[in-house]
Amino acid sequence: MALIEVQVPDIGDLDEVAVIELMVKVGDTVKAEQSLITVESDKASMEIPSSTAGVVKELRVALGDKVKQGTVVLVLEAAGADSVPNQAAAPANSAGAAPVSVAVPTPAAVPVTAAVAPAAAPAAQATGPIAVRVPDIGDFKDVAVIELLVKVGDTIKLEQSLMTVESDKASMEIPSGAAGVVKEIKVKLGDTVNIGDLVVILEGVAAVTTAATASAPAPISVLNTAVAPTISAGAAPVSVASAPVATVATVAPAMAAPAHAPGGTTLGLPHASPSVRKFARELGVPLNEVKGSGLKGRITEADVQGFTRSVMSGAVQTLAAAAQNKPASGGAGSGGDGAALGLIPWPKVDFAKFGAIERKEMSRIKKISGANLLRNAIMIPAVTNHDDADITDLEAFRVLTNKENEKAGIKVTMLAFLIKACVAALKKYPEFNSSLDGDAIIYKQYFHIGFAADTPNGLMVPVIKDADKKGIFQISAEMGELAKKARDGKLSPAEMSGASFTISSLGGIGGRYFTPIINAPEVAILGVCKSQMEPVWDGKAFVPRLMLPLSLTWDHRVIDGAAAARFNVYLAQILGDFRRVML
Ligand code: CAO
Repeated sequence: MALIEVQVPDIGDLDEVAVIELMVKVGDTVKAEQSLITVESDKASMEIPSSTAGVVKELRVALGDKVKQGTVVLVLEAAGADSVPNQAAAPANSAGAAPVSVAVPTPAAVPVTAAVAPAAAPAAQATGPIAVRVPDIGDFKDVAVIELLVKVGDTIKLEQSLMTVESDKASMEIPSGAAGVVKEIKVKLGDTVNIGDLVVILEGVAAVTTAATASAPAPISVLNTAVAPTISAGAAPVSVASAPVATVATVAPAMAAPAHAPGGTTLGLPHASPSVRKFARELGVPLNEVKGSGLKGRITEADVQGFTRSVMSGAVQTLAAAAQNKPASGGAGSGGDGAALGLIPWPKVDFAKFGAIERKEMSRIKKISGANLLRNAIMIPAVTNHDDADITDLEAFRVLTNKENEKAGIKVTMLAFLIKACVAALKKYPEFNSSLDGDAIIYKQYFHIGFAADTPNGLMVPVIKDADKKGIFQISAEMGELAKKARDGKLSPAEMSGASFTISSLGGIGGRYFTPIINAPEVAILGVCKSQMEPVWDGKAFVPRLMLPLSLTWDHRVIDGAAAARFNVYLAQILGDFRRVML
């Protein structure tokens, strides 16, 4: 096995950056492209990925270290010869004598090109509408707006941050190239933006070039490109553009404001890496309420998990829950905020008048899941389609498989096959693997399948991640482990997050059909009941077949009835003949 030194890649114009987060430790197995460390300058933070897969043998950097292009981050033992890109070039090292050096590819989104643009030429002042646009943000494409830092009516200074954008590898703040009062905001949370996209329209004093100070009848566009400024007399916005370096026609360059200033927040923005922000968003954790334990107060993934645990255990309330002066659960049992919906009050009955009673507080999990179920039931225009799948052959195969593997202690239930079959159906009908985000639909290219697990404390939904990449045995084994953890109350927040579709199986218990409630922000859920032998007409006679009842609930805002019927039909076809999964 070859040892490989993984180095900091070309990080653009940045000279030295500080290591603010170590994302792996010695002994970890890392995949190619997996993030190793987060580094931060005063302009941006970014994650440095690994170019190769392997096991971490030695960490060569520590928190707080300054690194630059070529600094060795860690030494990996390559997972296999194939994963050593320069093995051929360094055959002497393949024997494991000295590590082979590999500079990881430049992070996909290195926000340095524009971030380090020097200060602009002295700016003149202008008044009137000014259109502020996304500057040159290097290799970024379609970055998501994750925070808006100003609102209409705000008076902003030159270079004040307007919004935070994020790719999967880095986040950065987009500052204003002009000063003034915000008249209009042209982006919203979740939008994806590119260089040149309009961010805000300002009015008032603007730090623009002399050329731009001529009274402009139409909005001036502030854009950080090398185009000479022009002022149009027409209705179209006028472009006042600049090269990143100061020229006569330069406005203040973008990307000059510090992103996530260490030690605190920048304009209320908590200090955390992009992956931690993403993780917090997935869990619905308000990051600004999380105390960071990392270097200079940086919020780590463990801090987000700890916060979630505290909220779940009742030790901490989110500010939103506290403001409503009610439990974090939202008061599921009492009917919650019925009054806010214009509903008549929940009936108050003295049950003791009618006979003996016992009052027991609901478990915290029940309260939390109840509040979620209530919201999902009220807010989603949900419809349920019922169907049956003929699983006679699949059940015979399952029984045979279990018999053959009995000695190995492997037991496969129908649910593992259902997960695999659902992945195939989700691939064919991607809208079932999506989420609504305002007016947009987010299609997920991953297949993380949640499954409802009945526990003594209430319903929990652990998630099988990347079910498309796993076989039936692995899915079964993971399901067993996760279900046990759920029953023992030991599931981590990460093990319950990220599902793109959920299955609720009552097959081990009984029943015919039911109407499961969608686990928002997913858009569909499959309910499964107990299979039973039924007489099925085969065109000539009734034959006994094992039929599995399926109940698919779907969000009518995203999915149409015909698509839901097709999904069920296709799912039943796969379950009827599992070879179709391979097609
Ligand atoms: N039809 C007939 N039998 C079925 C079946 C089906 N659809 N699904 C499972 N079974 C059988 C299994 O084969 C197993 O049989 P044996 O004991 O003879 O081997 C038995 O039922 C018990 O299965 P299981 O429930 O332990 O295993 P599973 O993989 O099917 O489910 C889990 C695992 C964790 C999902 C399940 O235990 C559970 O908690 N289900 C409840 C989910 C729930 O509460 N949903 C409602 C949510 S809405 O409130």
